[in-house]
Amino acid sequence: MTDIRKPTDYKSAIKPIWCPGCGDYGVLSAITKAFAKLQLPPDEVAVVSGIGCAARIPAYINAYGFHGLHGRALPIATGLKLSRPELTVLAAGGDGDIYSIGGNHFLHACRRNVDITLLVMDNRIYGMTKGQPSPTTEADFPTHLYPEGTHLAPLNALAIALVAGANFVARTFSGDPNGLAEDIAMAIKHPGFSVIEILSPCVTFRPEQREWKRHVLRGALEPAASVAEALQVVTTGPELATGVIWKGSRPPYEGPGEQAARSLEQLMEDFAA
Ligand SMILES: Cc1ncc(C[n+]2csc(CCOP(=O)(O)OP(=O)(O)O)c2C)c(N)n1
Ligand code: SF4
Ligand SMILES: [Mg+2]
Repeated sequence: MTDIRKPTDYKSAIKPIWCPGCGDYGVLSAITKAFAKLQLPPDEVAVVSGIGCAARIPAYINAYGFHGLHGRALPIATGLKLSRPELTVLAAGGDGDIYSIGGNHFLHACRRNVDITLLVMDNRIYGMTKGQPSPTTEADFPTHLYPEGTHLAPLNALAIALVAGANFVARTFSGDPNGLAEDIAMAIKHPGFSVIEILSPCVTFRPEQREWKRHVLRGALEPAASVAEALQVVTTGPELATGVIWKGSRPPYEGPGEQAARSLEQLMEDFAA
């Protein structure tokens, strides 16, 4: 009989260098709890990221990790999952990484519905590069680049995920690692592309987000009966309400199959034609 794996077994020997109080510590804790809950063998898990404070997370997890380029976590995770379907593949990053420079990949990952779990640590700011506005920054939030705010409405990424075809959509909070661990475990088990947006405070550039712990409506959301109903929730419901919003049943995309297994010679003939 194999030993039971504990959350601490999924922590790497590398000590996180996030600022004290950063919400991403709670996300790391929740990931290790979720892996322990599912008893995942570390050598059957891969965590892929881009660049940013949030994107440091693979280094702190005892599993395979890939710290890629800014915005490119999802194409790397997609290629990995299609070529090694037996692995549990997670992609992780911040609001800038996933929704801005990686926004096009986000759209098509939802559309393709490959069996990957995406964790977006949303602090509504570019933390690593010292506080520029991100796609989720509030229109009137002052930064050094835009002292009076950007005057741009924040991107509603969960609405986009629903419309583009994500098969599991949740909003969660890093200050609730147990609830977050439940949601991550559920998302990993749910077939297809899962999106978990995590309210994860940047205590350095958005210190007021420390107040989220008092304002978040934990577990207020229930899975909707239809995409239309889920859309209603994310467009008109309270923005700090957490819970699973959508659990769909679209079959995951598993790659082009045998027909795509063409030799180099065949491919060269195709291109020459
Ligand atoms: C191609 C490219 N463009 C820009 C950058 C600079 N850059 C690094 S991290 C980052 C933003 C990170 O913000 P976010 O994804 O929200 O993560 P956070 O640091 O807030 O966790 C940017 C713009 C880069 N590394 N590579
Ligand atoms: S700058 Fe913000 S997001 Fe980055 S580690 Fe510090 S608190 Fe966390
Ligand atoms: Mg950010």
